[in-house]
Amino acid sequence: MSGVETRWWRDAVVYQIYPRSFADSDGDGIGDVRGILAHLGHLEALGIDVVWLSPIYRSPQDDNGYDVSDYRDVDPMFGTLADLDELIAAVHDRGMKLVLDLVVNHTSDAHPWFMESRSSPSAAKRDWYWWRPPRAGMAAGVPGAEPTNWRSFFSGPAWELDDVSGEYYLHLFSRRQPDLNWEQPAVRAEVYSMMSWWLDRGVDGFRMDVINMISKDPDLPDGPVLGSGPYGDGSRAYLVGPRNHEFVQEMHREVFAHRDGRTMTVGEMPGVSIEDGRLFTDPARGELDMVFQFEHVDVDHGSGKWDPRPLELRDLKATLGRWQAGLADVGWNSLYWCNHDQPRVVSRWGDDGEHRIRSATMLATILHLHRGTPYVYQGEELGMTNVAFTSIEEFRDIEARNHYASAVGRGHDPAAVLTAMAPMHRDNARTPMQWDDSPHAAFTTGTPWIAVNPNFTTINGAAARADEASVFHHYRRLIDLRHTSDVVVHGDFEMRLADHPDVYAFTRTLGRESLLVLGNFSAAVQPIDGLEDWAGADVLLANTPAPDPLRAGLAPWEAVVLRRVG
Ligand code: TEU
Repeated sequence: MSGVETRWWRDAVVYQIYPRSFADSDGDGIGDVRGILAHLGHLEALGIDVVWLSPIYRSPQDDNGYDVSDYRDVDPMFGTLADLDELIAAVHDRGMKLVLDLVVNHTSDAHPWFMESRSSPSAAKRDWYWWRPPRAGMAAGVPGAEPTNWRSFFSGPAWELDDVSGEYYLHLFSRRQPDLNWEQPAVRAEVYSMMSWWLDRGVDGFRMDVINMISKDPDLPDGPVLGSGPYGDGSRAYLVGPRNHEFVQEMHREVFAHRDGRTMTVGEMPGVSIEDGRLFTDPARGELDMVFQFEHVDVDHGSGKWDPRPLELRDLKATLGRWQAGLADVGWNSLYWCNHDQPRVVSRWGDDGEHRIRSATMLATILHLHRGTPYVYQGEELGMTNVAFTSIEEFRDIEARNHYASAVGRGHDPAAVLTAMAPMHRDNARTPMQWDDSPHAAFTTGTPWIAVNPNFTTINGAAARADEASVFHHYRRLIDLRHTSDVVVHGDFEMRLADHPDVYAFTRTLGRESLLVLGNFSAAVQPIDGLEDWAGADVLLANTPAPDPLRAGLAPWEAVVLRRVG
């Protein structure tokens, strides 16, 4: 394609695997690397180009692996380094690539680095983490004596007191995930060396966990108090901190610059702005290939994720439209509805009952036809739904369990807390992959570490693969379209019908070729006005047998892609 800058991941589709929940090969109830090896055919049939593995490193699993105690080894529950080498080779043999999850904003408190750092205030690695004395004039351990008032993402203070030294260490996530101090050059050198080690082993890139939190304002200022307190929002001091771009540029120079563009990087960045998104993904700046921004997955949050609100489609269109426009001339977008931290999109913004297949395929069509690289989260291609947990005992996720304990501890009604958590908790995404209708959905021959969604008897891979009208085959068609159509990859994006409360409409244009993409986010027929100039266009793809949107309107949850040339 002449005249258009192209990097291989721009026309790729990425599939995210959450190893704990994908496939268990040894009957211990926990997914593993050999389980993934046994199901590569499923990914190949889908047509995806890149596999992203959530963490498989040695870890006490306080946050399901996002707490690493050895970056250069595989946790025995997931298998061995040899298993992973075999997986890398098998993925490559099928013409796909494999990226790992890089979790270097923090380590596990069981990592030898932290063990040494904690051993004494004079330890050589003391400043590899953020240690501070109690707030001036306050005794250690007294509420409010924490060095800053920051709240952790997993409830409670972001500082943990170490009785041995009487000092506190910083942990933006759980107290068993101490934050690394990237101000320390030796920390950065160790991280870059580890990353190069994996790339030399055949890994094709990294998804980087909260990589916009690695630079903190060294003054560590307090943040505005949240709600009725006592903790505050420290994000201004650690989201895209003063040296974030400098560190990511250094990483690019040290790890990626000499690898001829064969690698792919995507930075997970809660709270990142479009302006920073442009800076991080501008190829001329040598930082990252893509970022995961969060605006669209926060669009139905009231005061926070535990205060869910119904989707206002215009708000969703507005934020995705801004990012499409914002990165139209520089940088590149990632496109996702789902991952291991987000609820299942068909339950969230579709209809996971009567119209499950129709709404899931509509949501997929809308996402995959935007300009950017799509990410499919395991089970999304099957239209898997949220799970209806009825007691806190069924939950496994530290974020949910901590929130429940903290809310009930502050006197909230347990049942009301569970109800508020139901649509948004992360375990919705973490129930085992539903391969077929045999026991435990063929995820394991043992006892699953988390309950299998009981709807596996009807919603599963075997049933979907056998049904041409299934969600699975619609994803396959979308991925095939991206591989065969330059306008899908490179076409300019233009939002249409921005004020329509129930219809998502936009065009993609490349040269003389244009596509009109329409999606109905409601169970009612939606007449289409203002697009008459598309009358007579060809139907390129639809999730209904006989679409006629411009005359008959869009059917409930219908998606249609029209094409015209000239
Ligand atoms: O997530 C960071 C992040 O933004 C989420 O914690 C988010 O705030 C929350 O899930 C929304 O409910 C990354 C990983 O994706 C997540 O699984 C880890 O728990 C977290 O970092 C810490 O490593």
